[in-house]
Amino acid sequence: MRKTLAVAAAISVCTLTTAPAEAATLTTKGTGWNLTSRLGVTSLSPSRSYTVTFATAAMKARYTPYLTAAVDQAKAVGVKLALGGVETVNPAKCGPVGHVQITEMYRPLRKPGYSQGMPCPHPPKGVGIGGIAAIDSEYFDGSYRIDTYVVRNTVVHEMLHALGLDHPNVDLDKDGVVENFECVATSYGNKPIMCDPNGGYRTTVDMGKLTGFDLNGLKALLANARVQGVR
Ligand SMILES: [Ca+2]
Ligand SMILES: [Zn+2]
Repeated sequence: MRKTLAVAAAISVCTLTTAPAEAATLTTKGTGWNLTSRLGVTSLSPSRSYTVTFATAAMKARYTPYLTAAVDQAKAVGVKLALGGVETVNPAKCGPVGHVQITEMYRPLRKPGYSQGMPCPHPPKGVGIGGIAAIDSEYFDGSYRIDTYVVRNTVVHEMLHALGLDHPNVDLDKDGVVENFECVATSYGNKPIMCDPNGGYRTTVDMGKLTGFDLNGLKALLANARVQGVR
């Protein structure tokens, strides 16, 4: 068995003399989705457990209902994602491997109404190890008027950033500028929840749910891991 594998490996090396296998085979963007390859994240391990944790019990209580539907959708496409408990979150430092940490900050991007999420950059083999989402505390202190569906979609959007999805905005109108909200949409006008600065469904029933575009992004993260032989 071992000998057979060695021979197969030798053959594949002979046929790939010019480019590394990974560069040739990973897919990092598609219609309505884009992976965070600029921070070195191209995959999610299909076998690793990813756990969403919260900086305080109050945040866990607030955000768990916001995230439940999206977490279930991610699980359904094969991401071993679960909602967890409370732990200390240092926004300047990545937490334990596999943790997606949610906290609140006042204007984390120094812009009114903007939240921030990012994966821990440059994990080994580009396989995501989780990240941090800082939700703008202005949404809840009454100082910033924001629609409920935008808050709900934004919290999910930031969680997905931490898992390795980037903005899928593209220059659809060919004016040379990739603009805010310039994202593909379904025939019903629904843009990816990952659209910058926000997207997703607007109805009470569907707000906070991933669109098919976003699910394709998660599937691509898992598919890249399989291509790399990562379990
Ligand atoms: Ca444009
Ligand atoms: Zn974003």
